[in-house]
Amino acid sequence: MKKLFLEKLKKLFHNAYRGIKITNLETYLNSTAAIDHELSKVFMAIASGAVTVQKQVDRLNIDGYFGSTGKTNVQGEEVQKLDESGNTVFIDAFRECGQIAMVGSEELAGPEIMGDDSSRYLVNMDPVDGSSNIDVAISIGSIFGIWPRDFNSQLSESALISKGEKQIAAAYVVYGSSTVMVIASKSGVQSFTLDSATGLFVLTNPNIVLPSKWKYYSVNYGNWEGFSKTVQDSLIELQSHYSLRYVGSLVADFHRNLLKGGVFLYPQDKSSPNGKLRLMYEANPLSYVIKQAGGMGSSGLENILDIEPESLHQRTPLILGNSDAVKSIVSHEK
Ligand code: FDP
Repeated sequence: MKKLFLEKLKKLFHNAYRGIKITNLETYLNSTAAIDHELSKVFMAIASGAVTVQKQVDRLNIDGYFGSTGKTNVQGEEVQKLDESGNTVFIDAFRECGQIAMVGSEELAGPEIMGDDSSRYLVNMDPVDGSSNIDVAISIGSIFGIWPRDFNSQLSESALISKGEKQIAAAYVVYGSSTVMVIASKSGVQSFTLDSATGLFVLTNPNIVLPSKWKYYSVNYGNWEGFSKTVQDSLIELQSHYSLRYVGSLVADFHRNLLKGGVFLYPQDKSSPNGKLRLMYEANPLSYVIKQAGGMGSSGLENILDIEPESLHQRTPLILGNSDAVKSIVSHEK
């Protein structure tokens, strides 16, 4: 391990000598005026949690750390061991960071209150997204939406249920063929890759903007029979022009479409009349990211970020990606 670390340092110096600038997450945050010190700490807490979760993902088959806990979450879904441990890892990282007053999580029925009187942020998270792919070595991820704390409101669940438009930042991590952490703020969208030799996230894809020519659409065709006629018509149109790619982990599908251009759809169907995905910790954070990259998220009826939420674990239909693609699908819906 020590040898690997020294090798890596040698390479970093070599690159610096050759004039290749290496920016890691911390140096990026410190040099970005629009991201203050407190928000930087929140991003660093996400990064530190992600490094731990990535190690668990790497070893879960070896350590037998997969499968169900035998419990169900607040939505009646099976809780995997990694869902539970990922939740604990990020809660601990957030508590330690001191800047977060309250966390909402897919894995917790109600809010987790932490921090002190000066803690400035609230976070809603899906600590492990794509749970059904955990046991089969397919990319999974973590999703975070960050809201400013309203110091005039009590720290209770209702403070976590705030419009997506009010987010000041968002982030997600994909544990895939490499581990990437994407952060979005007023300063745009940046993607960092985890260098496993140093444990640092290195800026590998700065200032991401959605390509205007897009390639992919992502949907679970298994739900076809339950889709409305308008959704089916949209899909018939999409399939004659674009390639279908569907991993079944929202973050992984989202990340590919962000980099290559495309649209992700999880519409309502007969078995999930309100859609499947969660507004507060899936749709809102990713709609914030896509907006900063030039795209948009919609429920089919409303811009996701404009939805007035009613509950922490509320579901929504979701159409997410290049604006022209989303608008064209929505125009069928209306
Ligand atoms: P999963 O059920 O595996 O946790 O968040 C829920 C989610 O995964 C998303 O990550 C994914 O996009 C979607 O559900 C997959 O649902 P289907 O299996 O119904 O396609």
